[in-house]
Amino acid sequence: MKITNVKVLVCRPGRNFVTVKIETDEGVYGIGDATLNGREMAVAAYLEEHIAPCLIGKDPLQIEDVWQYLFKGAYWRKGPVTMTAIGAVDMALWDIFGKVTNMPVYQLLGGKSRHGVTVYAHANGESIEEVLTNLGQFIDQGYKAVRLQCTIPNQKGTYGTLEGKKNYYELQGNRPLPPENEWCTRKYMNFIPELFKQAREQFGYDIELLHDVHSRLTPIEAAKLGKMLEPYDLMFLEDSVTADNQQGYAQIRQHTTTPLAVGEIFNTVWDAKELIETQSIDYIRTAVSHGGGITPMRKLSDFAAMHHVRMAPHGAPDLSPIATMAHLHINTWAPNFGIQEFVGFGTDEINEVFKYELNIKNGMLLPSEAPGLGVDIDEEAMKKYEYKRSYLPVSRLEDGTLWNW
Ligand code: KDG
Ligand code: MG
Repeated sequence: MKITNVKVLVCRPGRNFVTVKIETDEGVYGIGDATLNGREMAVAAYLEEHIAPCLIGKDPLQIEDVWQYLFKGAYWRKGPVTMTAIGAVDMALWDIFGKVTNMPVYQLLGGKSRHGVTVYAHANGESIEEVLTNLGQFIDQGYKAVRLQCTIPNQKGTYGTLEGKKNYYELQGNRPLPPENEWCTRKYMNFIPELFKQAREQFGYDIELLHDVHSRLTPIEAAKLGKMLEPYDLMFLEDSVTADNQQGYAQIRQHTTTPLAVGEIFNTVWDAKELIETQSIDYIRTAVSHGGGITPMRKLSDFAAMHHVRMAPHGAPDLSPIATMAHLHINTWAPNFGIQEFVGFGTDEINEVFKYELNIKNGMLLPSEAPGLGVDIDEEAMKKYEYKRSYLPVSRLEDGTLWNW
């Protein structure tokens, strides 16, 4: 079996997505998600110019060798552009492997470790009341875990909530230049514990609650927040500090028992090595697309499991349904699966382009039994939705200092 063609497809059904399609001489093809939010065309060019020519003629079932070839063979290792490109190729090859063997990818990884993949939904709002109304609705729908994010009073910008109450997908797909948001740590710290206090008062302790800090704090501030939130028993506090310096998490750990999660911008296991080895985190959030594909995710999962760290892959709207399905397979297999972020079923436009079946029951996504990843694309529909440049916002302190988004 040989690879005969590699297509790089860029489209914008409400937001930008980059998709790789790998075709073979036997008519079987596989697809992978190469979307890197706000830097989409860098990955598309990397794939078209530097990767596609090297794949023609290769055996698509030599998945590990192709991965090593693209990782070691380039000389330039790691980084989000490189690893997202490799990740998409790897996903497509696992998809081909599944189709050729007529098995779902989770089976090829080692089979089911569970009958369903527990997910967490997003309850966002511009006031505590609005967040709690949304939380109540998710609980009524059977969700077992919900992330709470709320606009911070008297702060310009929205911080992880729905700007102008627009659709979440639309929100991240239509910014021709980066908008700027303001950040004030004191306003945030004074407010967030109250959100969780009221959530627990109203809904009790059966529901798992989570929160994303979006890397806005320093380690000692994050430690303080973790302590303040202890009475509200979070499942995890995400990205409380950037992990560029991995020792920051050890500092947070010394002060709080609030579980910690990080990793959605990680690209390799090396980004998390020290965090995992020192057991400074509880959940690793690396995504299959940005982390180099299914092949390294399997290794990451095994390494994390040795250190009591559980998998909680990133699941924001900038991951296409292909990555969502790849996560479903990894999570169905991974013995140390923790939880999956899930923002819903996609818009009509997204579901016109991506064809997949996602079933949810009691707050859990059910394994996909289709061969391969269980997702397809409609290339004709893709042509209707042209790429449009779009950025994530940037964040500044009140005095103008550029801060972490
Ligand atoms: O591209 C960046 C988004 O995916 C990110 O802002 C979402 O932090 C995020 C999350 O946890 O879903
Ligand atoms: Mg996050």
